[in-house]
Amino acid sequence: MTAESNLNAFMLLCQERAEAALDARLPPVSKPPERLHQAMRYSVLGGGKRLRPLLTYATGRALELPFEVLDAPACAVELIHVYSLIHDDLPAMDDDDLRRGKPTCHKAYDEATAILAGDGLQTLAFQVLADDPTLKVPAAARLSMIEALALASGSFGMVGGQAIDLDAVGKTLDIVELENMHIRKTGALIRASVKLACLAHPDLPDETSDRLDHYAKSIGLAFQIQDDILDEESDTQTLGKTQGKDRDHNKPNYPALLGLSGARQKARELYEEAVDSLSPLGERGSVLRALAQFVIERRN
Ligand code: GRG
Repeated sequence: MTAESNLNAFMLLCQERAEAALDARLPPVSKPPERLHQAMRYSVLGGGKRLRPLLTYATGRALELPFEVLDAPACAVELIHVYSLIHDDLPAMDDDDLRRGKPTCHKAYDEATAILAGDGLQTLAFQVLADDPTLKVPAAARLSMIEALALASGSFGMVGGQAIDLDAVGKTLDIVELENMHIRKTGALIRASVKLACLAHPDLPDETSDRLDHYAKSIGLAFQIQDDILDEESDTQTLGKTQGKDRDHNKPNYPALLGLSGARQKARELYEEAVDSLSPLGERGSVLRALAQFVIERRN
C-alpha cells in the first residue's frame, strides 16, 4: 500500500468515525427547541474535511492510544470549529451565503438562530469534555483538556485572532503581524486538536508533547497560507465557499505580502519543519506526516 492510499483509508475511517461520534453527541431534533437543534445538526453534519478531528485521531495513533478515548476530544474541537464558521459567516462578520457547499446557517435559518446555534455548539464542546462517558481519562486530564480548549478558543486564541482580523480590514499588516493573527485565528484550534490527544496519554514525556506541539504550530500556519493561496486561485464551487473574499474585502494575506510563489515556498518550509518535529516518532508518525502534506496540497 502507498503512503497516499494509507492516508486516504485512514482519513475516510476517521471522517466516518467523527461523523458518527458527532451525530451521537448532538441534541436530537425531536427535543425542544427543535429549530435550534436542527440548525446545530445542519451546520455540523455531512460536510467539511474534518481536519481537526483527523489531527486528534492521527496524534492518538502516533501515541498508540485507543480510538475510543479520542472520540470526545475530536468532537469537541470540531464543535468549536463549526461554531466559529457559523459566527464568521454572519452579516456582522464575513457576511457569507455559502459554507461547505450549502447555504450558511443564517441563510438556511435566520440570524438569531445562527447565533444561538453557534453558542449551543460552543457550550456542547465543553460539556463533552466534562462528562462524556467514553473519555476514560482521570479527572485531572479532563480538566487540562477543558483548559487547553478554552485557551485556544478564547480571546488569546481563535476569538482574539478574529478580532485582530476584523480590525485589519483595509490596513497593511507586515508578515509578523499577519503571522501573529493567524497563529491565533486558525492556528490555536489546530494546535489544540493535537494537544487534546496528547493530554489523553497517561504519561507522555514533555519532549514528545513539545515536538507534537511544534508540528501542530507549523501545519497550522501552513494550513492558513494554503487557505490564502486557494482564496486567490481556486473557485467557489471547488472551495464550497465564496472565493476571492480576501481581495474583495481588502484583507491582508500571504500571497499579497509574499507573492504566490513566495507563499507556496513558505508553506513548503513550514511543512518541512513539521515533518522534522516528528522524526523521533519514526513510523508511528506516518499519518501525521501524510496529513502535513495534505495540508499544503489540498484543493479545498
Ligand atoms: C467567529 C469566533 C469566531 C471565529 C472565527 C476560524 C475563524 C475564526 C473563521 C473562519 C473563517 C475562515 C475562512 C478562516 C480561514 C481558515 C479556515 C478556518 C477555514 C475553514 O476551515 P476548514 O478548511 O473548513 O478546515 P472545513 O469546512 O473543511 O471544516
